[in-house]
Amino acid sequence: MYIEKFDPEIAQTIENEKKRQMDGLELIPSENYVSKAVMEAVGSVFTNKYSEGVPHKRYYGGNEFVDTMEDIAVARAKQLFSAEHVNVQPYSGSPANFAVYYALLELGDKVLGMNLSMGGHLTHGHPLNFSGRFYKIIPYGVDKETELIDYDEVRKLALQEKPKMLLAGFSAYPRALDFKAFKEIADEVGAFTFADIAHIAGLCAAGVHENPVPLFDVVSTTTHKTLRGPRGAMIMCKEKFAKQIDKAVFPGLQGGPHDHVNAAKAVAFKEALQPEFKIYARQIIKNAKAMAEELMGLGYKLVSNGTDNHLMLVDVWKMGITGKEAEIALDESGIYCNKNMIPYDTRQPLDPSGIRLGTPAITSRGMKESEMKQIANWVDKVLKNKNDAQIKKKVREEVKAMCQNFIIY
Ligand code: DSN
Repeated sequence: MYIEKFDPEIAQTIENEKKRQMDGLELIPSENYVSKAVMEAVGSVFTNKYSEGVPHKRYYGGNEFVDTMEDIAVARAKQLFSAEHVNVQPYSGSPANFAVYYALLELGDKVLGMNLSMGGHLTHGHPLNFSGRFYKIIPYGVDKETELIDYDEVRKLALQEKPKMLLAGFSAYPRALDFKAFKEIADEVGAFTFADIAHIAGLCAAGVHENPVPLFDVVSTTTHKTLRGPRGAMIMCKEKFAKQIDKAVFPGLQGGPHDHVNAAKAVAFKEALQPEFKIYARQIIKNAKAMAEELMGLGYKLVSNGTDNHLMLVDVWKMGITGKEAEIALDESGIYCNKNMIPYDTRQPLDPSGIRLGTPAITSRGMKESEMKQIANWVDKVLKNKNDAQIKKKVREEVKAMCQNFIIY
């Protein structure tokens, strides 16, 4: 490889990272393993090109093949999600969401979005994010008892506040969203409907979760989570919003699209259109349910007492360990997760009460329910022995041995 000769230091970090990914269990629900075909596209000559504009209407010459590639990416995304219009150029989830706000709203407009500490995302209205600074956010959360979204409460807030846009989406909510309920509420108050399906896009594309694209005005998603494509994003919308969305992405917010990444998105969409992808998506959920059941059987409290999707939130503080301590102890055992706030958390974001676990990446490796049970037991063992270096070392070795049966690259 050229990089090993020219830049052995960086080559070594890549090799080390590959080994980490192969020898450990990736339980961060927003991560996945892309195919070699996707990686080839990311590493392709498209990285050399500038192509500001939209297909067939560019500000640079030499875009004949970029146009063909982007047309294919858009056509595949439309097919996957039954979308009227797709823009595949957003660099990632936050810029995509910024583009949606920019396209549909004026500064200071009201938006109903899920609170980050209840499972929402920074771009759904956090005060330190552009969304919270530039727009008037009316946050909704989950019910204290059920830890589920209370749609009556969302409706009440909507009727009271009359938001211009209603945002449905999350980064840490273990249940299916009721998009129809959101749409009815939005229609009642004349709000735009915006869904951020970054976490569940693969599940929606495979038909194992409701796809809001035919229902909502605008839907954004990243392409690298359950959809298993390269890091990036796209926006899907009704034809009547197409011009606004395209103009918000470019020239509103972005310059030249990342054509190498867009080529990889096209490859990933083709993969997601294959029948095997439906089996994959179904298995993600079966695996999450199996892991959740096992953890609950071991005495852990899961937010909302289970999961309908690819992720779960475990209240580790109830077992006397903080989210940060849990993340570190698991890291040392070759099990990767992230600390996470849980609804009505009494602790702080940098050391919250919970951890977030997910199954998209380990399902890509081919792991099934029996491995999920084993993983839950390792998690339990590590958390109960967080200061025992011997136990963590032993778990790390066992994890590595199991991973060797599920080689991915
Ligand atoms: N950072 C992503 C996640 O981990 O959920 C959301 O953008």
